[in-house]
Amino acid sequence: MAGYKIKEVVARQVYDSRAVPTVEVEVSLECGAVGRSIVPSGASTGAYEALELRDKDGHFGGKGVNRALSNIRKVLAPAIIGMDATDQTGIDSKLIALDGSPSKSNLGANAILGVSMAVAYSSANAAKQPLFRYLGGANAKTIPVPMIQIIGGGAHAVGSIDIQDFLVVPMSAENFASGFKMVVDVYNGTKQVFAKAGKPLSTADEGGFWPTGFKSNEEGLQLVCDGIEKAGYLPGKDVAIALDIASSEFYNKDSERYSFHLEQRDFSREEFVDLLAGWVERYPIISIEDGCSELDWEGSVLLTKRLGRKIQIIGDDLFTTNIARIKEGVEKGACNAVLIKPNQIGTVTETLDCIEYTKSVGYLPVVSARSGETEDSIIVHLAIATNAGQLKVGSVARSERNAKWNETLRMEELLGKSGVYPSSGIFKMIK
Ligand code: 2PG
Ligand code: MG
Repeated sequence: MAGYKIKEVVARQVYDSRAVPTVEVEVSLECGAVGRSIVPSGASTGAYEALELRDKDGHFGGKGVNRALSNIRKVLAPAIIGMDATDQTGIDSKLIALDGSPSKSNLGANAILGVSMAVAYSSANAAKQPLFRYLGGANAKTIPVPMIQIIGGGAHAVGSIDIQDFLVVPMSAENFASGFKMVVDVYNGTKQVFAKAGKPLSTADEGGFWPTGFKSNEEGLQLVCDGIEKAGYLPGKDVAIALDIASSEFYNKDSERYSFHLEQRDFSREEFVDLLAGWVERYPIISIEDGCSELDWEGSVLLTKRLGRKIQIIGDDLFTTNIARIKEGVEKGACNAVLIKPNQIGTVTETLDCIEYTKSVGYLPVVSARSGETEDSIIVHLAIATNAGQLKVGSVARSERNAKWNETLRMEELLGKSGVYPSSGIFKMIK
């Protein structure tokens, strides 16, 4: 399209919410429009994720991104300069081909994704459209139901508890803004519950409370229920609980056992599934992510058989936003939902394809942030563009999280009466 030709690509090192370097890319078009993106980064990364290229030298604990920047400047930028920025698929295919490896390990998924996202932003800006409208077209209208962290553990609060995320989902809200307010109330309610129990009010990597002095992992469930009640809501009816067990972090592949270090307890896969099923009986849990390890298909299948008609069972590390792995999951009967993280796969096109595939097999897509985040809010637009229906971003404190929630508030306002908020109806799709 005239004026949409890529003129310049600039790459620089910036920093994420954990003081870790990351890649920022700016793509400028001949018409003067500019798109800028920043790449996020995980801590509990799946073994099958696309590779994040780090310098592995003496700076930042080896986490600098100068090699990724150099790949952008020397390889990716020269190849796409002059291309039409509206040809997202053509550009992404070129980026994938230039890397040439299945896991984007030659040039780095962080280099590739940064360019891919900045291209999308630049065309949306040139078209003077919000990114969700540019990417999703006329029928992009679903404001996502939020899944929000109240307590952060696991790899996001090292040395505390084994389970990574105790989250909540508003169930009785009529729109995103009122659902979000309910979660803010629960966050503040839980703060009071923590204070009363004499627990410090420090926060974990994603802004949820740091679980100090817990005697068991289950204690988190009780505290969140108390927080929901303290805020004046009914657990389950108004606000439900979601868990990201992130169990790959404490699964031993040799013994095929799950170990809670906090409680010095050890479980076989059957015992671990029993434990989770027991929690679902006793607490208002609507969703469980990575209940079993990425290496334990058998466990995920068992968990889905037990709970998959009642609650959402999400695969994150299990699927890594990868269609081939989701296909395997569908064939085996593992999970009924997929966590969607652009940097697990590495381009905007592959992320959109993955969401489309997830829906086509009747699974629910849940678009997600990473634990290392920035002010970039592309995931909000990806969720609305694809009518995905759910968004998971960490907590309601810390600005790299609120950048996403505030953007969702803005987009709900912009969509006005044309916007659709599925509320708890999203879970009716679980068969
Ligand atoms: C996850 C995410 C967000 P990380 O496991 O779902 O909570 O964490 O980015 O560290 O993989
Ligand atoms: Mg996860």
